[in-house]
Amino acid sequence: MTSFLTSRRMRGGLTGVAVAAMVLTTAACGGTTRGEDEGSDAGAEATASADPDAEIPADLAFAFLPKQLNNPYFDIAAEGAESAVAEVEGELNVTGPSEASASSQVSYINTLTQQGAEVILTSANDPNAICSALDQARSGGAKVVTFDSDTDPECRDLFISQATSEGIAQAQIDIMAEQIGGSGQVAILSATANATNQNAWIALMEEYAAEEYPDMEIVATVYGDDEDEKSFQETQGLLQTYPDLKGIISPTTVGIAAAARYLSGSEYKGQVALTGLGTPNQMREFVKDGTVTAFALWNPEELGYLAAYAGAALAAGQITGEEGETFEAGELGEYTIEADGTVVLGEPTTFDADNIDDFDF
Ligand code: RAM
Repeated sequence: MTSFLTSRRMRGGLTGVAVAAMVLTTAACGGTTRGEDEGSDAGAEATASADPDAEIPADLAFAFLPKQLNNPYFDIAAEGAESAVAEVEGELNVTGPSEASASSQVSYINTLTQQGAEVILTSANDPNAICSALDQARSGGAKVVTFDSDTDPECRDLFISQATSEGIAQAQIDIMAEQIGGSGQVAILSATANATNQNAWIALMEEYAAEEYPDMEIVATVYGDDEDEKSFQETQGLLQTYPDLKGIISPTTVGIAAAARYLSGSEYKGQVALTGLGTPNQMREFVKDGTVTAFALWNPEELGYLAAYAGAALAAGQITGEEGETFEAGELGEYTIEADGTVVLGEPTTFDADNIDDFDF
């Protein structure tokens, strides 16, 4: 499942809020009602039950709100969403902040609500900061699907998870342990301090490392805020502060690319191990030049595609978000909703010199 979407491209590029000018239709919510919305004060009555045969209404107004624009990872995910939205004959509005800060998405959600977005696909910079804005959107009839980085589950209808958090955490620790012989000082270069996804993975990485590799010591976690330059500087800072550092784990595509760039031009190249989550296209040169041996990720395009299909299924009333319901996600096939309204895309892939040229994203 790595190449099915590669030929598709965004119609107009993803370089700014200009894309937001794509016309949104008036909110009508396709005649559906919200399912059992336990704990949500979003306002709608819980009356609908799922109708798996319901038609996806044409012209649904989708919004894609990543943590930040101009992050290659989210640009790829947006391409996947664009493909799915085209398949269900909807309209897609890609919009968002340039910085991945905690509250930066709030005003974008408010605007989307005013414009009548019917399906909001978002990766949250913070588990709580956007909740009341999302509540308002849902009160107006919008379906909210988080993908990549969740909110509090009460603030959305579904979360599309790239893989299990345990699987993502363990893959990174296992790769690092293999490279440093299971022992020594390791630091984490994360994204923003509030990011739901990175914080979940870091907690699980710490737990798993303590159990499986007691001689591996995680000495620090620093935050590059998913900014290239800050991530680069934080890498430099780690190496200066911890002269015995054996490795850096960066569970963010922005962080790992910046750290690789720093290491590749420094005396630490090949001496300090680097792994984490990166896109093959950004990391290829650093695998080829010996800076990085292996790292992991899922296919962001498939993540965006699955999120959009989940939003369409919600808007159609095929699903309400309850555990056990199933829906069809186009070329990806059938998915089942798990506990806490979560849908899991699949397993992360590990990339190294042997397979990196098989991937193009
Ligand atoms: C960055 C973002 C995103 C994360 C990836 C791995 O692009 O922080 O949320 O899932 O890295």
